[in-house]
Amino acid sequence: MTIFQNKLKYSDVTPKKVFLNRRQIIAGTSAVGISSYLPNSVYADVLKHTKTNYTVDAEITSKSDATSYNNFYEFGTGKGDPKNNASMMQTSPWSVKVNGLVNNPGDYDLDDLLAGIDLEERIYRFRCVEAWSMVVPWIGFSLSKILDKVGVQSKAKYVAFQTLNRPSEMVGIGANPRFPWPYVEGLRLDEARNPLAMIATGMYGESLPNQNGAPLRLVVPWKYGFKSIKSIVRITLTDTQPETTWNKLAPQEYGFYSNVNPTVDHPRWSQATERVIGGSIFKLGSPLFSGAKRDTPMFNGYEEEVASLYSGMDLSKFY
Ligand SMILES: Nc1nc2c(c(=O)[nH]1)N[C@H]1C(S)=C(S)[C@@H](COP(=O)(O)O)O[C@H]1N2
Ligand SMILES: [Mo]
Repeated sequence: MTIFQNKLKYSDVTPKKVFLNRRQIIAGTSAVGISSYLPNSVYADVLKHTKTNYTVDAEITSKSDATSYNNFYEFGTGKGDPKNNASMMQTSPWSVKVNGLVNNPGDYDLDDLLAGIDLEERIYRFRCVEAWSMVVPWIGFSLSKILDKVGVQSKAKYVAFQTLNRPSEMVGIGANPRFPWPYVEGLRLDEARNPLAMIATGMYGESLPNQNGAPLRLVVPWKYGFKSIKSIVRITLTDTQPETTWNKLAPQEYGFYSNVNPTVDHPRWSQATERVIGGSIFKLGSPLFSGAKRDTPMFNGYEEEVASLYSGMDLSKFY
């Protein structure tokens, strides 16, 4: 199994106690083979993926927090609504329309779109514009792999994304008729081609739960969370900057770029610090102590990888 060739150990990024607990749990599960006793194999048998050196020096958010405290307005605006309501969404079959300035446009069945693309685990910081954060072990691949597959034409400058718009299965759509459905997002092509920009199909070693954007979503870890559009059904290559949902709703609060920037406050709150979801001040893991704060780093800690994309821009300004 390729997974043992990688240097990163899950135990490197997980508190030892949690790691041991998880190993004990797995050791007691007969469906999982003997390989589970080895470090680094915690998720190996669930999805075929390798580990990479994309990781962060921080405690991973618990799976239960990351799958129950969500923003997915198609299922309601409360943080618990997505988990409660998203099981209605049918994610199979799933097709993704790829159109615009591409050589191979079409309606791709998800399996065809993903065929031949290797999955890997990447542990990323995730920073919502609402000033909370998580650390999530995603499974997926660089968005550029899909761009290569569909053949981007030289005139293309942006990538636009659209979420499923199926009111019969998404109770938040009818409940919020003034919201400009479907949810749409976009990236500049060079941002989309940055290796950090990821399409996720899983998290915590399993397929994505519906509330986290099954069966495929974007993850752009240096931008505020709303850029990471869920349950994608359309990818369009275009030469003009696409509209984005939160920018349409409140352009003075949410820009097209929306790079994480602790020096530019939201008009209604500071972006200098963030509340770590499930993060305990005393690292005891008890919800009683949750809500630890940390300083938000520039580009959410990914400055080295992405700052050059914005070299002409004044980072003290709102974009
Ligand atoms: N289609 C869609 N995508 C979405 C949203 C949404 O409401 N609808 N919310 C965004 C916001 S604000 C955040 S913070 C993240 C939350 O992702 P998570 O629930 O997996 O943490 O999803 C983003 N993607
Ligand atoms: Mo968000």
